[in-house]
Amino acid sequence: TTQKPIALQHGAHRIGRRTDADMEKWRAYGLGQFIHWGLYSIPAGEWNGKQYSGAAEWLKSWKEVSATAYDSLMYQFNPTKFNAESWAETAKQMGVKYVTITTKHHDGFCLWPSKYTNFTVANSPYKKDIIGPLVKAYDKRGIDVILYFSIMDWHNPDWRYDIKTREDSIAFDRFKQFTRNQLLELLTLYPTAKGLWFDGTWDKSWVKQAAFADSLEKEMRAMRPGLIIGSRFRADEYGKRHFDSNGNMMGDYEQGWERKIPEKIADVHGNDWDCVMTVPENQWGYSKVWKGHIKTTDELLEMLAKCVSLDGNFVLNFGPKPDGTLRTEELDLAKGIGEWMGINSEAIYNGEYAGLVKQDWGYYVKKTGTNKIYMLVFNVPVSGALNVVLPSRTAISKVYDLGNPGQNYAPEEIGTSAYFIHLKQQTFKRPFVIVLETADNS
Ligand code: JFZ
Repeated sequence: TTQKPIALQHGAHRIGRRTDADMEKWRAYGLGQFIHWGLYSIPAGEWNGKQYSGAAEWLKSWKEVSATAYDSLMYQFNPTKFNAESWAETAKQMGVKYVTITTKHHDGFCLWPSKYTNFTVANSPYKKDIIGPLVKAYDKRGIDVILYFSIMDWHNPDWRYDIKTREDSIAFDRFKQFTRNQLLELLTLYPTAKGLWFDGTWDKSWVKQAAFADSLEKEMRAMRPGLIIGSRFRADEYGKRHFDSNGNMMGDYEQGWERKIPEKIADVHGNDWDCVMTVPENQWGYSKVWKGHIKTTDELLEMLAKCVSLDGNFVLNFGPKPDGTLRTEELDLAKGIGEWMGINSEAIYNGEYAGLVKQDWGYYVKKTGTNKIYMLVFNVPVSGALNVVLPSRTAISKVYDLGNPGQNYAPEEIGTSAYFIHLKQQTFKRPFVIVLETADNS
């Protein structure tokens, strides 16, 4: 049944993917880095000797924490070991193509010297801008920067969770102007940033601002052609978020894949998307204690492979310490991922959904404009034979190991366009990539 679309003034601006060069570049990134840094890195999930069980960056919302005491953390923010170049170098070696950095999280503390509030780095003992040097250092290495910005702001007295009275509405009008000022300020100060990553947009107060948010989005896009904004910025006039009341995605890519990955291509509805992932279960800001399962390099690589095989990007979060350095666990993961990427990144950058039936050994990725299909292998069967089923009239002309291009395999044809790739061994220390070069056999 096809339902007639309803007329929307503040729904999706576009149906289908963007086709401009900025978005094509975003689509090709494959791997990204997220950075959550702010005042919350100082208590690191602990307050008066008690461990907060939620995400460290949400600590201010804990009933035991007084707002004044939390906001006074500004006077302790002094990351003397912060070196933007070294963060960017770690990211470069890891192989990331874009980074999303928290300019302001829910607590409202700004990592740039905003002139619209006193609650910024400028009034901390550190005094200096954090965002500028990061943008510069990442840009220098060809890594695109996206600015994370939380609409929800626990510090601004004009912020409301909902608008119930006339007073609320007057206060929230001021807050909307403050928000607009800060966003235009960020776009002005950091003209090379490629996009904005919005968060904290779920509260009723903001969901009711369809017209304001829509006009602000248009204003920002006019100011910065090519700007990339995900689906988590605004709601339509019926309060629908991410997808409007006609089911069309609002924004340039789907921003709902938070610590979860789609299972199959149908789940992403042909949209661009990325998955943002934490190393422990749910800690974005620096937390002294990492409870539960801590993901390993190879688990994260498998997530990366799965995302790319389903036309998405994979973004791994880092929560720097209050002194400005990265924790050892994260540095080790960056190194491990970077080592694998050094050999296999050809299968990640520009990688796309291959349109083949998924097999148990791992994930297929293809690259438009080439005759190559990449097999990202994570589970080797005891037989050592990898099953491959290609579309009819597709023949394999060459098979080799990406990490060892001299190592060729002779595929065994086991049926029409069905093959076994017999590996030379059954046990492997790390995931690896087999390249199939194909030829038209019709
Ligand atoms: C938000 C933040 O609250 C959190 O602190 C972190 O910054 C993260 C990246 O984003 O958390 C969310 C937002 C959306 C969902 C889940 C957690 N969601 O859509 O399921």
